Amino acid sequence: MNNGPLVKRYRRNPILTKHDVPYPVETVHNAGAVKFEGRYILLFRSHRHNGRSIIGIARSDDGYDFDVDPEPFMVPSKEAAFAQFEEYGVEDPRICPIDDAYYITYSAYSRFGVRIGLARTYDFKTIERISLISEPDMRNVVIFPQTFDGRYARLDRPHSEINAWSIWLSWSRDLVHWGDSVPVIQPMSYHWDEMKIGPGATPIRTPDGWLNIFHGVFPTMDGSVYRLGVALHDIDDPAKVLGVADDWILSPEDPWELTGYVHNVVFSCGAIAEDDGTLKIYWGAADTVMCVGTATIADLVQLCRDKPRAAL
Ligand code: M1P
Repeated sequence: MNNGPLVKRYRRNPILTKHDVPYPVETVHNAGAVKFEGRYILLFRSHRHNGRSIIGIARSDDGYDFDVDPEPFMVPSKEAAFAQFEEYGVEDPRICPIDDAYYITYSAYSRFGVRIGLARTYDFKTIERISLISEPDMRNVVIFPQTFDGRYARLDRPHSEINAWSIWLSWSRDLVHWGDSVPVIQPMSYHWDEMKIGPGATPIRTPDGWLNIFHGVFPTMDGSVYRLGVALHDIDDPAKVLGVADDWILSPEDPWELTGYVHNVVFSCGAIAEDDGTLKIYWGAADTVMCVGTATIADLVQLCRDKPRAAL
């Protein structure tokens, strides 16, 4: 393992700000990421000036320099089945490629709480809503990009008053109806993630298991600090956690991570594995701008194996 930082920040961060968006928004953050037809796609969240969120789309040839489409990609739906649950906005998209489809899980906010919506695109031009796939209150849902004995798996993060906000795993045969849920990783007391954790990027398949980049939150007298951590799940049974790295892999450090709409936040919804064994990790900084950094997949796997802490 190298001795420098595990995640190397791109020297020209931030890579996307509100000034790159050709319609009025206040923030550009928490983007799902995927490669599509050889190009990099980011689906990013933006606050409109009424405080509610929409999802935009940006495209790039190299994963660093992005152009934003002239129109948002997703705005709150007007379809009867979705409209009442998206009234307050759509947030934090994750992209999961399965066969020739790209499934998007997103937070749907309304006066009834926050639920998870599932949508699908084949071309990143048009999008269809499929279903709401959770009750309130649920955020941060990432689907594994393959089936396990005919069942889909997802990491999710229900809210509860009496249990620390933890990462669970649920199963489905059709991507719509989910169950058999089990907790897989809990926050750890007096640790960088002691307040709550949540799944981040769509899990990355590696020869050693599924790499799960998640966020963890620590409460301080000056508000909470959002950092990124990493865990490894069994390749055939992702409900089995092989290791949760004790250390965080990324902490707010640059000025645009320390200060912004919500200060002290790095929050990932997407990472892209490259053929050379590196990973481009995308993160929203201070809920205001988008950043990217690179890491070696083998280093992250090794951190989970060599320096683990208890999962539950
Ligand atoms: O403001 C930081 C983050 O707060 C929430 O994260 P969590 O789901 O862990 O509570 C979300 O609103 C997220 O979008 C935001 O970046």
